[in-house]
Amino acid sequence: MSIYQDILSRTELGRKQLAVLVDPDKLLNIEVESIAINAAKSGVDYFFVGGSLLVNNELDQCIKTMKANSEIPVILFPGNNMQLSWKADAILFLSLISGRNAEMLIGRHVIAAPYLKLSPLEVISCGYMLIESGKSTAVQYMSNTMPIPSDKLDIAICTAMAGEMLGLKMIYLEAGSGAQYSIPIPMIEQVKQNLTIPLIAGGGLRTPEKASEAAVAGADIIVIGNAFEKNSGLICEMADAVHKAPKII
Ligand code: 1GP
Repeated sequence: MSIYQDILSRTELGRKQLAVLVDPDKLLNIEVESIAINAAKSGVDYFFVGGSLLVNNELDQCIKTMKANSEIPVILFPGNNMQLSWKADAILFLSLISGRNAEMLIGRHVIAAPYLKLSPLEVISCGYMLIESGKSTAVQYMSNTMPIPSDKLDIAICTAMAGEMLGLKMIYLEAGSGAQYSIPIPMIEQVKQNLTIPLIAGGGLRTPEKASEAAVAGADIIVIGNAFEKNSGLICEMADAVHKAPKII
């Protein structure tokens, strides 16, 4: 089964999923190893790998360490075209649909397409929506785009709907790594109500309660990075909170 099929079937069953974000620039190999071991023990669903830059050329080694210590699928979450590796299993082919920077909407994708065509990577298209989160974030600066204001639910809903109508396979509500405020709960709820494709939410989720709240509101995949960089022992508690998030009927 493809990774996307797996995401779809878990989503249809209402099974909430946790993706652990690993930024190769921020972690030593030994820390990646500890995250991978804890993630495997905790039943984490996916690894997302990437960051805003890639200063240290550690991407391949990072993926190798994750693969040596777990069987969790590794999905590239690239900040730019330099962050590609055949060692991963899949790639989130992100189009920054909240912004109006043509490079981030389609330009970079044209450059990456022939590489991806040759690669064994599963390509999963994803509408990436940056939401205002209290202070300016790395994504905002690096992408040269404005985030959607956090109180403009209608803009967020219509953007996500347009993304689905364009054929994108998932929508990602992003507050930015280390965000001051995570995605507002009413925004997650209302975007989810207007979508049939899986919804991802991440940025600034630091406690199991917050992660669970986002899952209950309608996020199918919760992404957490920062909190585990400081304490990989927290993975088990977070995975439990996401996997056991009560279903709303
Ligand atoms: C960032 O959504 C992810 O792209 C995760 O954010 O690092 O704040 O958990 P944190």
